[in-house]
Amino acid sequence: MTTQPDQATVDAQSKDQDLAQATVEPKPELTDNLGHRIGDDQNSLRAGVRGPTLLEDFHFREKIHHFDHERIPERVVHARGAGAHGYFQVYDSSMDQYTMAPVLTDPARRTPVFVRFSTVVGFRGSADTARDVRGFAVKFYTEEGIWDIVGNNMPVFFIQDAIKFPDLIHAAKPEPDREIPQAATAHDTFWDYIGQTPEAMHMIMWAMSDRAIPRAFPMMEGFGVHTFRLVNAQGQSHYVKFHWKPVLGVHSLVWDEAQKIAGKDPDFHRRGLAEAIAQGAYPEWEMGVQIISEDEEAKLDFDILDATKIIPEDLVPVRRIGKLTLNRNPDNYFSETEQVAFMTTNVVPGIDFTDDPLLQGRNFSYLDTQLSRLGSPNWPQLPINRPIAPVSNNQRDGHMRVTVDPGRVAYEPNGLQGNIPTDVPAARGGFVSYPEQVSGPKVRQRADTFSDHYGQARLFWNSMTSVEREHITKALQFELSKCDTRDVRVRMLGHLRRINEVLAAQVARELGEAAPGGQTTAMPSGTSDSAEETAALAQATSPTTASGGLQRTAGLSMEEGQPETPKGRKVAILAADGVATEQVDALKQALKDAGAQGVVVGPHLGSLCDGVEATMTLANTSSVLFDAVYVPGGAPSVQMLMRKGDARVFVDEAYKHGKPIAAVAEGADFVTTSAIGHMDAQQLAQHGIVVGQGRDLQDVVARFLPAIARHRYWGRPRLEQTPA
Ligand code: HDE
Repeated sequence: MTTQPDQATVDAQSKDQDLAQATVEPKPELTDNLGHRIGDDQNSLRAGVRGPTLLEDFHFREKIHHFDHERIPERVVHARGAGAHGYFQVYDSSMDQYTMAPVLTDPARRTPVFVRFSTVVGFRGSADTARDVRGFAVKFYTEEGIWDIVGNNMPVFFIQDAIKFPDLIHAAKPEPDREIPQAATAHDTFWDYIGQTPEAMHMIMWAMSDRAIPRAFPMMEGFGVHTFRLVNAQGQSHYVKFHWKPVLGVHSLVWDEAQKIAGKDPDFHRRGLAEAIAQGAYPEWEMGVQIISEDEEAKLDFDILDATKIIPEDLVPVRRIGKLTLNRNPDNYFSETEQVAFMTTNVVPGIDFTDDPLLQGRNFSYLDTQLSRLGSPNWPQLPINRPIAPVSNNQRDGHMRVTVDPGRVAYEPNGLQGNIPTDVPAARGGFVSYPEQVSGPKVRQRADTFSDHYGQARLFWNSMTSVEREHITKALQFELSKCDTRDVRVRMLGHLRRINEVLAAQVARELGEAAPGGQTTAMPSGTSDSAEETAALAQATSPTTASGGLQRTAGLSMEEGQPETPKGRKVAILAADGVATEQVDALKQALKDAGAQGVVVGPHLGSLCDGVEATMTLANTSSVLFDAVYVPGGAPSVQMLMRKGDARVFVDEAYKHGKPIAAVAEGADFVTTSAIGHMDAQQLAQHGIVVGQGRDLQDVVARFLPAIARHRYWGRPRLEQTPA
């Protein structure tokens, strides 16, 4: 174990080098933790071969002792997560007019980062695809010390004041009497609480949208949520909101898919992140900032200290200033991802806090929680948590102190050690809090400017496409229909009415309640989108308030303004023995060239014909784990698939979930016996389905790639009749 590196010149490699010093490779000889070589690790020491175990078996005791204490408390929220290493680099120095933090102004710097993504409600072993907010926590190992942006994949939060957080979380977690349901908000206590918390309504719109079921971590947006403060070298302050814009665009699962994945592959997001990095498809985000001056802030009709509000992008555009790249998987989940400790209070000179009461409360909470989880105030000495900047102070002792601090002096001021270490003036990089003027009576009271709870919920609703509205509606139908208590369900309808009448009416219909306001409603539609419901929602907008006069704004819809790229997509190639090799190879190669991946799914693993290997089987995978399906020809292959119900469900499910489908030669015969059989050529093209003869192979491949780039095709015909 080593102490902090004391050099000040660092780059993105430095944290890797620092971690490498703590990385222990396996050696041939087995020892205990104190270096004794072990003679027998399989038999405990006994008095006689059939006799009792002896207390003096120190090796057995040490092994079991360590095992008994292998767990630390999981995070009370965000317990389930996955992490990765990488670096951050700004594009240019233009931010120096706002901040003195070199991490945001020096384009020559590659600041090492560790990022942890998480769900909020589920326990450590829960499924990745639960409907939930995702944590998006970034630790920057800067030369000026650690800076953390402990954010989420949604830009607002449920509550305005941190004092409410324990109640919110108790309501969302499994109910305490029977500890069910796991990793789900679809139960009485959550909606009982929300129904009595109007300030949550904007966040509820986000949480019921498809943002809560991301396709992959690298396809999520990230947000710092609170308004922070930037301070420049002249001591001037500006307000800032931080954003992370994924280079792959924002994409989501559909709810039916998310639920099935929870069983088929509960590690779906964790696995996807690790695989992408291992394959060199490094996840990337651009950092965006919205900056406003104190004067501009005063003119807004909402309060930027209220974490239930966004600053609409149409009011203040997001400026992209740098890039975050994740390029290395952790070597050890526990040492890195489980022990990493984020804190909102980790800031560096040039970045400071605002008086957002949620942020202020968090600034207390994160330090506190580390002690309970990691067990000692020495947790910043753990390899993943220690900074690359030099550390020197008079703190001593405590459980598991790692550094050896020499000398007699552990106090300041001192004469025996020339009074070092000592304070650093601001001019030489010492952190000085922004001297904000504060005054006022001590009160337990919220500002009037925090009182609009519906205006931005309506802005969000208005900014959605009709399909996105349909998915929000269906999410609310699902969640509330799982509440046992009628009062809980009905109370929520009152709130929904204040957001949008048609939305409320559609949800009421699923719940068996009369449509509020006498709205006409469409029949709820089970697990698929309903054309009738989507049409009813298409025109349903509401007047906004607290939104800077905007009725809708860019940046909220996941359907609009997203980059279309096949990168990161995973395509199932459905095949059996005797598949046409060239038809598999052509697509696989094209996908590889485009940064996507083709995986052959067969009735068994291994060779299907010359050169085609199945790496997954119909039994061990499922359509929901892929973005698209391709069925190549080869008569024997397709004949076998025709006899397999699993293969039919594979295609039908892809159809139902709006995924691109392609087929060539005999493969085309297979897919036309599925849900798509009724479509004519024009409908096929319009709905992302590409079929062709064997001679059309190159054409099919060329048309399939842009179809994959679009990801989903909503509004396909006969969805409700498709049994998948
Ligand atoms: Fe957290 N939150 N939080 N939170 N939070 C924790 O800290 C807390 C809030 C967020 O990957 C805990 O180390 C309070 C908002 C993330 O390790 C704890 C309040 C946002 C993570 C805690 C909030 C977040 C946490 C649990 C109310 C988005 C996971 C373990 C004001 C901006 C970080 C831990 C990781 C974790 C407290 C609200 C994001 C208990 C009191 C708002 C991403 O300290």
